[in-house]
Formats: sequence, C-alpha cells, structure tokens
Amino acid sequence: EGVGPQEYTLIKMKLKEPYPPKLSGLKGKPVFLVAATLRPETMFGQTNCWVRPDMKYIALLTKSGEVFITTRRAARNMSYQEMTAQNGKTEVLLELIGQDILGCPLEAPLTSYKVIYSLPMLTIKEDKGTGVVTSVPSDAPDDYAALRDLKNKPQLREKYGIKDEMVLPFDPIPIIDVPGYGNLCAVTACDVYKVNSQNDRDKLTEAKEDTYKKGFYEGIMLVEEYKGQKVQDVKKIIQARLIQENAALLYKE
Ligand code: A2H
Repeated sequence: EGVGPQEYTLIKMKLKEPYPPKLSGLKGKPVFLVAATLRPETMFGQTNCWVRPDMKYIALLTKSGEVFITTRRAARNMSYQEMTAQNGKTEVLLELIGQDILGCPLEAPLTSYKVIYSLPMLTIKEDKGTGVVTSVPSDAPDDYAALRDLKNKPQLREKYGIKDEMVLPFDPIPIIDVPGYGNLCAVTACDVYKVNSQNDRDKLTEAKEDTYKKGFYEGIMLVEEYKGQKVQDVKKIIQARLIQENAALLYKE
C-alpha cells in the first residue's frame, strides 16, 4: 500500500451487558469492539458496527484494564504502541469468531442512536485495521451497500440470527453536505455508480474513491456543534476530542 505507516483513529464501541455466551467470562469487565477509521469526523453518523462472521478475533487486555475485541494481528501492533498490559506482550483473554459477537448492543461515541448493533459484513479484510469496522452509511458507500443488503434481504438477516429491530430502524443520518452530492453522499454515490450490493466490488471502489475525495475537500459539516465548518478544518479537532473523552485512540500500521 502506501509509503509510510497509515494512522487510524480507533473508535471504542462499548458492549452492553449481559454479554453473549462466548464472552460470559468477561462479565463485569469493560469490553469494547474497537474499529479503525480514517474519518473520525463522521462518527456522528454511526448506525451499526460491522464484524465478519467467519473471521477470528481475540479479547485483548489493555494496560488500562479494558478489554478490546480485535484481530490478533492488530493486537500485536497495539502491543508495539504501548496499549497492552505488558509492553511488547499481548495478553489474550479468549479467542472467538465474528459469529459469536453478532447482534450485540453497543454504545458508540457521538452518534445520535443511543444503542447500535454489531452486524455481519462479508468483505472485511483480515490484514487491515482491527477487523471491526464502524458503519457510517451516509458517507461510506461500503457501509451503505451492506446495510441496504441487510434491510432488503430478510434471509440474510435470518442466516446470521439478526433481528429486524437491529437493522430496520437505522437509517443513514445527514452529517456532511457535499455540494452537488447532497447530504447523504454515499447514498448518492451508490446510485451514480449503480452499486447493487456489497459484492459489487469494482463499482464500490469507484464510489468510495469519489466520495472520499469529495467528502474531504468539499464537505461541510451539518451537525449542530460544527455546523458550516469544513471537514478539512474539523477532522483533527474531532479526533482530538474523541481521544480526550477516552472514546478513541490513535493507532498506526
Ligand atoms: B472508514 P484504507 Cl465514513 N476491511 O471509516 C475493510 N474495510 C475496513 C477495514 C477492514 N479490515 N478496516 C477499516 N475499514 C474501512 C468510516 C469511513 C471510512 C467513511 C468513509 C470512507 C471510509 C466509516 N466506515 O473509508 O484501506 C474503514 O471505513 C474509505 C477508505 O486504510 C476505514 O475508514 O484506506 C477504511 O476502510 C480504511 O481503509
């Protein structure tokens, strides 16, 4: 990929108790699904979290005593970035697969939905970020396509044990205006590039590149606190705010 390391914002999404059976041994401990994002300023628009049902994850003990759900690969990177209990060593509390943590209620920072759910996305890569992805369907074409698939396909929900109420009430939230593309630019882009499902990889790549550039260079914030400000000008400010509120961390790979 790129030349130097890529810096991500790790968003902490708090798992609500009671935990699913596989995680019952973690009862009483603070557990977070942690998602690597390039767009911290879009966290106002989170509608759900994505995990890949067949992918392996671990529960990692961090030095602050919190438990992070992530891939082993990312946990290793975290240990070099002084996030784990003993510097340089990863303390693994348990191993699981995505299926074990699907349909779980979560509290995520900044979004107007009080509780969101972990849902299946089949295109998550094992060698990027934490393997957990936060979903912002207003501004990320991949997220919009995958959420629309789940909304339109009852059999897909059924296959993964996802209840209607974890998906159907969650609509994209207008958080950024892109002149000419409107206030739900991922929805517009999926339309323009004729994306039919999350498996339309080539079209999604085009839609993603287009919206990513437009969002960054031309996007104007719509959310109350940052209304009228450019995405470029508030991105770092919102990232710093999330970190300061202990809702996020910096992570490189
Ligand atoms: B982004 P890059 Cl609003 N597999 O966050 C697939 N996708 C992954 C991933 C994985 N293992 N880990 C992270 N990602 C996603 C927000 C967002 C993102 C918006 C718009 C565009 C966008 C909300 N989802 O990314 O290959 C995460 O989604 C477009 C590039 O390192 C992360 O940021 O460039 C982004 O891909 C990192 O991808």
